[in-house]
Amino acid sequence: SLGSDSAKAERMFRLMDGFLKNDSISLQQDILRHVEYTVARSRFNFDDFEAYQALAHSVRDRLIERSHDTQLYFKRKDPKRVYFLSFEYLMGRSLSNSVINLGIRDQYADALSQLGFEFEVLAEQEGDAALGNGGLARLSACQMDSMATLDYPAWGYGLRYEYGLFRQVILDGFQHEQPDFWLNFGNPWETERVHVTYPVKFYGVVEEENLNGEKCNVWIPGEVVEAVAYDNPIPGYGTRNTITLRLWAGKPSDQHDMEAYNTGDYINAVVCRQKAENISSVLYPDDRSFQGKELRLKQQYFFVSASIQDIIRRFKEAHSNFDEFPEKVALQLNDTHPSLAIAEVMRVLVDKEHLGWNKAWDIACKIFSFTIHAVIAEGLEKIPVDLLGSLLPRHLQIIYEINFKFVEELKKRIGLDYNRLSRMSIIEEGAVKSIRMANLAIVCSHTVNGVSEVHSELLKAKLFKDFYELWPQKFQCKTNGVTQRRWIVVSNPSLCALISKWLGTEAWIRDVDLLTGLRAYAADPDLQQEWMMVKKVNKMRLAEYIEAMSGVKVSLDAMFDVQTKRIHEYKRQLLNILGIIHRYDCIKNMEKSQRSKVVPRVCIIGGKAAPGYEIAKKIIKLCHAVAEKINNDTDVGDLLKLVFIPDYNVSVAELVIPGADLSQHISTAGHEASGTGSMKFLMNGCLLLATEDGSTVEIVEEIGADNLFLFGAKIHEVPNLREEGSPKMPLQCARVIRMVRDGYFGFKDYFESLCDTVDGGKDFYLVGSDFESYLEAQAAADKAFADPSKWTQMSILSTAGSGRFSSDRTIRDYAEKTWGIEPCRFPSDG
Ligand code: KOT
Repeated sequence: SLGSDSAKAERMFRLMDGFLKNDSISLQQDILRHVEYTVARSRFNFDDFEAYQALAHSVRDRLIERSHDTQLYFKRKDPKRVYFLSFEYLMGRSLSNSVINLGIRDQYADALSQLGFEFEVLAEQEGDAALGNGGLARLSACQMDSMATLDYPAWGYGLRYEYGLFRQVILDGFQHEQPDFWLNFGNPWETERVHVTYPVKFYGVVEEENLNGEKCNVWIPGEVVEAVAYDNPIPGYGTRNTITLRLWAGKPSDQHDMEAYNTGDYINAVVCRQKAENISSVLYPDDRSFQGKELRLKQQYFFVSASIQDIIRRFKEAHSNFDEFPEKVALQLNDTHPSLAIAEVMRVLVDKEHLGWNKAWDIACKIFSFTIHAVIAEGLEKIPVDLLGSLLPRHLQIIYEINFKFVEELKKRIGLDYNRLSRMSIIEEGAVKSIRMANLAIVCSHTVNGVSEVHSELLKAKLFKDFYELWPQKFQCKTNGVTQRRWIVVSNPSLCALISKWLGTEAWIRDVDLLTGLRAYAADPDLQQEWMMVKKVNKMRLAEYIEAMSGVKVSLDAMFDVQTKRIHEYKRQLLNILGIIHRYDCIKNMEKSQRSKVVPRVCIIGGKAAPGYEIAKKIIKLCHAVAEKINNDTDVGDLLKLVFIPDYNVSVAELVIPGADLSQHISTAGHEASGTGSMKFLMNGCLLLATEDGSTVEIVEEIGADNLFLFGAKIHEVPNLREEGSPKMPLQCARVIRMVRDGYFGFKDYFESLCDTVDGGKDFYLVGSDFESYLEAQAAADKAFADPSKWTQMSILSTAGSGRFSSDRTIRDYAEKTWGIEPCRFPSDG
């Protein structure tokens, strides 16, 4: 009975002496207890890494308490929940973020110093959780932080890859990839839920059976793999709410193996078991080139099937009628990668729950929403029909059925316009017949979101024009945002303190719009002075890191000019490097007396190239070759340095971004769906040098064109410029390309194909045609930097205008307009 249950709970609570305490002595005791009993080291003898592990475990205990409270509360209130399905999450480190969100960072720092340790030093011991490629994956991580902070009843679902994104190692200037076996030393943040497992089925055949006089399809699978849940707590800031990121790992299934054992082939059976773990073993490192590999499809279904089983189980615990499903469940598809969920929901509702097709479809159409991050049709995922048919035969049938009904309906609406019908069909006919995952997602979702204003407009005007004309109300915009907790509070504590001091409150950490309050002081010499000091401190940290990584000493008086992001032709790191060569060439050819007028620069480039992306790898090599030349030229000295920061990841970003004066977001217009790096730099008072692409257009709206350096062709001009081709190649660009071709930086044969992309007749990414305008923007940046007060004012206005680019704003918008969910806050002060 309830009475005895609560009596039992009460007794337990007393035995445990209530909740964990956060005073300095309790924290010290907890850390030491974990040193002794969890890490199993003597409390008299442990190193920094062991201290970090014990510290992390003590934080984990506190997270678990809160996550239990949150889950229990959600269960009691039973609100509509959102389930965020993403194939990738770039969480980075958890320690600092957790203690800050828990509101006990200072207490921990104090406890540690009593024990003779420094919080910052231990925090450095933690490796990154890098279960994703780039922007899309870090966006998921930022959005989880916002969902927790804003008290939304949300769950994240994903895959627990054993190998995250490869580590980038540079040898002789060339990128090499090394495996990131990040679980080597255990992962204190996750909890394995051995009882939360689901069978996931593959292969086999579909047979028609007769069930109480009705025909139904039964899938007899050929392979079963068990999915086991690993829960990662996501604490909100200024709230007790702590939500869960549930990641699935593959485990051998006993169901499947019985047969093998019975046939007597014991050794082979054990070896086969091992194969199950392969499903979740490695993250695909190509962000966007689509390859149609079976393992990838297996990963997608594995993740989707386990998540849907979990969601339906939770629903059924409290409800018996699927009519209520759309009132209790919203499913968010983060790009097309999880969109097999649509077919899976249909399969479960029709084949397992025995709902009629129309009813099931009606439910599916009410629960799914879809966000797309791609810009061009070539980036869209297509799954060969043969592959899907062999791996998931029942799902192929279901997708055909969905498509048949959709096309029938479409014919009624638009008539027999066969071109349009074939463009909109979920099935693409052709040499390789395939499933267009984006079309499937659009057909079933009630909302299709782009990730910036221009991107959302492009979707309507180009990529999904046909669908927009059919269902204009489906198409919306949710401009991306990033979390100020990670990107200011965790990564830039001095700026955080400065902002709070001048605003007279820390409330902006939950209510980022308050940052606009800084505008009033942008010209105040006192704030400017303090602002410059903060930047100096962060540049110092970065300079130390650069020297440790590359041996290059850089001057703190120079402008730190940063471009860090995945290496892609469209992001135009090549334009940046050619610009640097031009700058170098100018300095070399200058009268010595003129050199004192040059604004000194430290150019910093970082990012990973997909392992098979040859041109991107050549860009990395070119960067190193040019750096080698410039950094060793005594003529140039501190006027120009170029450094490549290896293995750019979340924790490196936390160091680099606060230390940047200028950052470059220079994609060919129309190619960057949004861009989120720019928002992190903006928050940290870094000025942007950018093209009018993605979310930069909205950044301009917020801070004004005077406060950043814009250049280059606009989106609508790009097609014409492409037509014109390289006759428009400016002399300055031709000259620097010539230097590379002539072997000025060595490796002339190797760089040939890279140079061809610019002057080979196509210049698809308009490096040549944007070159002059790029140099002008760079000159304007130099000029502004020479006036520290002006520059600092622009910097303050950048931070002040960054509020719109918080993921809190994005998530609130999703919750209200797309998911229809409301906050569900555990009643306490956090
Ligand atoms: C992945 C697969 C297919 C097509 C595109 C992608 C993709 C896009 N992966 N990451 N992105 C980036 O997503 C970010 C978050 O929305 C954007 O800011 C950025 O512009 C995309 O390139």
